[in-house]
Amino acid sequence: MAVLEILEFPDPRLRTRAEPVEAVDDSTRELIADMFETMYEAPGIGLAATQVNVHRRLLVMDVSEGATQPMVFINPEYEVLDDELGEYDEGCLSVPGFYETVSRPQRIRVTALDREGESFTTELEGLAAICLQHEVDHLDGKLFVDYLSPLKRQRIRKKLEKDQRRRA
Ligand code: QAP
Ligand code: CO
Repeated sequence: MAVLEILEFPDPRLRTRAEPVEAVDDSTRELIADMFETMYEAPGIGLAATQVNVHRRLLVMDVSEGATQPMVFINPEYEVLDDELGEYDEGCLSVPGFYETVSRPQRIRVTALDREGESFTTELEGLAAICLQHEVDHLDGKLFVDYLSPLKRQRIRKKLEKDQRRRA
């Protein structure tokens, strides 16, 4: 297992659209294990493969108290079950230090493959529904800052660019 490097906004690689996972094999399961280690170490509640520079449609999340419910979604597809939007202060491991309010549907139905490559369907609500949509956005090259005003997005970009220059 390994903690992977997380790409940070405005890295252009975060804009890559991920391709479907063709076969769920041992290398996929190794990536999943590394992604969980990376996410729990941060700590975070969700991580998409895009964020660790792997452009395949795979994400991990754990929104439970005490990080006891790891969830894996490979090639996820979701439909919105209830058009009512809810607001949540979202953060992102690729946008460290910033939390901003985003509105999204609160109830979805997701179909995906599990770590054995078996298809499953589940309904998610609340934080789990929000987190899954946030992570699927990553697989499409989208970030939560894209929902903010251009001014807010630019402020975040400038600050993170400065942090990144300081660390380089
Ligand atoms: C996505 O985000 C999410 O700024 C997962 O300094 C978050 O795990 C979906 C984190 C909220 C819905 C609601 C962020 C860790 C973790 C930071 C995360 C930070 C350290 C973010
Ligand atoms: Co994120």
